[in-house]
Amino acid sequence: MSIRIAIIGAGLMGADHARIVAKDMPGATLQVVCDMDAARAKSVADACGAKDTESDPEGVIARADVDAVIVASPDFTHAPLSRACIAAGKRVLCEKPLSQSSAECLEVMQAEQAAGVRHVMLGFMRRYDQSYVEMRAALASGDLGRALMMHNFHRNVETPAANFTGAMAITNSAPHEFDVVRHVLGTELTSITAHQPRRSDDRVAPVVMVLDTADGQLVTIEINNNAAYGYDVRAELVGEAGSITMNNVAYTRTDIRLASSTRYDGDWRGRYHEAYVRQNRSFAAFVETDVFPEIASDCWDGYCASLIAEAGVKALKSGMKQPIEMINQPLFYATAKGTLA
Ligand code: ISE
Repeated sequence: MSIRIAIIGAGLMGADHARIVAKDMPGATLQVVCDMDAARAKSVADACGAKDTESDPEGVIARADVDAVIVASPDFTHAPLSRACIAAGKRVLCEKPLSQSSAECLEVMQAEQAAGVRHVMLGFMRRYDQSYVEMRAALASGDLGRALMMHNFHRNVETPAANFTGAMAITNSAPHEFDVVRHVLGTELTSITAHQPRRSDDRVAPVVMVLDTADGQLVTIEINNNAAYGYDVRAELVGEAGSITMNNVAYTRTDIRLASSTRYDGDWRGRYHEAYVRQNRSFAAFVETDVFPEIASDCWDGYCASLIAEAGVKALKSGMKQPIEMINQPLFYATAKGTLA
């Protein structure tokens, strides 16, 4: 039987998820598109052939004809809607972040542990991107030797909002790196410093962070939300015996008038389209089998990303290195990615 999916939030990401469910997820049906803005819900539903539209998220989660939910509404709704899904016994793919507050992430974790089974998969889609998959595999193969450093660059064309700040670069953009670095290196981040150069205008300047890991590695992360030239994400993992670098993802190169060029995507939806499709298919498999996908991120990962971001904001504001002090990982999240042992 086809999995009937409801999408909550019909903005940029909700519309993207709706297209993926409708076109790229065999075995899934786009059942409902929900948005407070009825016209926006209808326009996405019509474009993607959804069966119905709604404006009340809690009502959608409770519907008997909805098997699973994708939450793509504004960030502050992610935690409460994930909890509503847990209460209703529905699996949810929640866009990042789970919450910008680590305390609120803990509340979702408590609800999920009380339910005793996995409900929440978190949308840190980069784990499904082939470049990070290959970096992780290269490290696991032993060919690179012990990991020493991971360098990361995350550049957006421009900020999503005019009043975007350095702190928002850390809480909104950098969590992707916080998550994927933990995932690729397989260790925890333990401290953070954050620095900013000066721009000549009033736009937010890049934020450069240096983090230590529990295994004695160094991680650098540059977040540049106003890079102007294109959406550009780079990473290099340096081991004691070699290094692995992400290539710019471009299907073609144009050689003309004594010059050679490739294209950049305008934002993450193009660059990571394949990763989103893989992630969403893996969510469908989770709904079908009850087995939590091996590489997906969960509420624990959401908590870690938020906690690191909180320490990063403190580091930026104070100019001082900040410790990252996580709680002990609950057994529920440390053990088999299925039901409570
Ligand atoms: C946005 O929310 C994302 O998740 C993108 O992947 C990231 O590149 C961007 O900076 C964020 O604003």
